[in-house]
Amino acid sequence: LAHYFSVEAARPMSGLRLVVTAHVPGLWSEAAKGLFDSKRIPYVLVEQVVGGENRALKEWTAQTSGPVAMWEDERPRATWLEQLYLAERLAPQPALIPSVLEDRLLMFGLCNELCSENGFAWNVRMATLHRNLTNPKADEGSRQVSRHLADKYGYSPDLLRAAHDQIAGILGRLKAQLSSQEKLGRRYLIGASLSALDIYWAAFAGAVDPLPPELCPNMPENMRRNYTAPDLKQIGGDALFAHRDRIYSTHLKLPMDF
Ligand SMILES: N[C@@H](CCC(=O)N[C@@H](CS)C(=O)NCC(=O)O)C(=O)O
Repeated sequence: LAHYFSVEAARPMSGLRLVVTAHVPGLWSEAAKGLFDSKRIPYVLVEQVVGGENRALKEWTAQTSGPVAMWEDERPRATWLEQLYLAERLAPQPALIPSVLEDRLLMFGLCNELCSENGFAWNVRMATLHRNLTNPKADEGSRQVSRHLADKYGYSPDLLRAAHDQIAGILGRLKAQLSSQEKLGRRYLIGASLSALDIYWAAFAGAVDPLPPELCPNMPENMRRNYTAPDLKQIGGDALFAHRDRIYSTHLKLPMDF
């Protein structure tokens, strides 16, 4: 099982401290770990409490979400974009940002669709909150966490249809991307080698079709149920998920540990 330091314990440490949504395979958090794992950059994990007050985290990083990358005494990096640039700086090889301008434009565009506000993961969260908030069997604890996150991230039931369309559109675009790469005999989503897009996709694919329990042990049952979406898997197509499997087995840590 992963070991987590508290914020208080991690704050005076040197090196890289990754504050992540602890004890669950959080989408952005698993992706952030993947950036550093693929480059073999060591880090310690620090606990962010999902839906919690995270007061010490707020004092340290001026916000309360995970992941945050804290390198030495530099500023907090609380967005995927800053985390990617930090990883690239700490270990330039293997590069996760393509050197060819056109590849870079496409990679950042597609990563943005996956990671940023109103992107894939954002809308997965919207759909998950909807399911939790409308589930009459949900216990009071998870209801409370869902209400907190719903307020924090602007959930409204009116947004559900648009959320689904947004997720489906991004999956369809990634499917087309992989297929055009395969026609060129390429094994990655952009260019001829691994990029951040492969890592973000690999981590976020778990919101549609989680890796099996042998490879993703201790995923809470409710989360596994929420993150199993055969209709969306069909829109993405089997090849995209086989790609995820290959990225994990070649470049990331298995079994997942959170
Ligand atoms: N700001 C991050 C996104 C991170 C994010 O949205 N984290 C959420 C994942 S659900 C979180 O930590 N929520 C738990 C909470 O706020 O308690 C980025 O742009 O990379």
